[in-house]
Amino acid sequence: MKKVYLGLGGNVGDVKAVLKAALDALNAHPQISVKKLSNLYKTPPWGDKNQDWFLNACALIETSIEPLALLKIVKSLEVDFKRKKTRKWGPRTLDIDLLVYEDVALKTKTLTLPHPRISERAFVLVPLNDIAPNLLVNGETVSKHLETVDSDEIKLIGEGGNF
Ligand code: PH2
Ligand code: MG
Ligand code: MG
Repeated sequence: MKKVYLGLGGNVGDVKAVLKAALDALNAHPQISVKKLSNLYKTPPWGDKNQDWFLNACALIETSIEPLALLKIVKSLEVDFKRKKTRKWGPRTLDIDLLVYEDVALKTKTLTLPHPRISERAFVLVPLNDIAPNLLVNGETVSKHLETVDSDEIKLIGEGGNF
């Protein structure tokens, strides 16, 4: 089984319910088991400021599914939850990103592992630090990366994966 860290987020509709349903759907997959859930956070929009705040969380899953096949599964979940993606870094119902897949380094048209922007995104680092402070990303731990970003505005809204 491979350990995979996922980033989950959204800022359109009942995001909390959608995140919970998406995690349940992942866990229901015969080859995916959700092992850890971060706290749930409200986060200021990154990249494109002109949109609502997001809810964000991270999860650790275990799976035997290879990276590109797993990407297909999470993208189809986004479709199931009627994701409407309007523009790059813009509003969305549900976004699931593969952050870290074991120690796999990969660069294809559709997937780069580890996710290339983890170290600059407080909305990823804060929840990831809940479940994997010592995880190495590009040679540095998540907790160290977290010290280098501004996370002041991020609000804790649900504890212990209790969405
Ligand atoms: N996702 C984006 C762009 N900006 N900002 C926050 N706070 N949270 C997100 O999940 C997010 C974002 C593109 O995936
Ligand atoms: Mg994303
Ligand atoms: Mg995405």
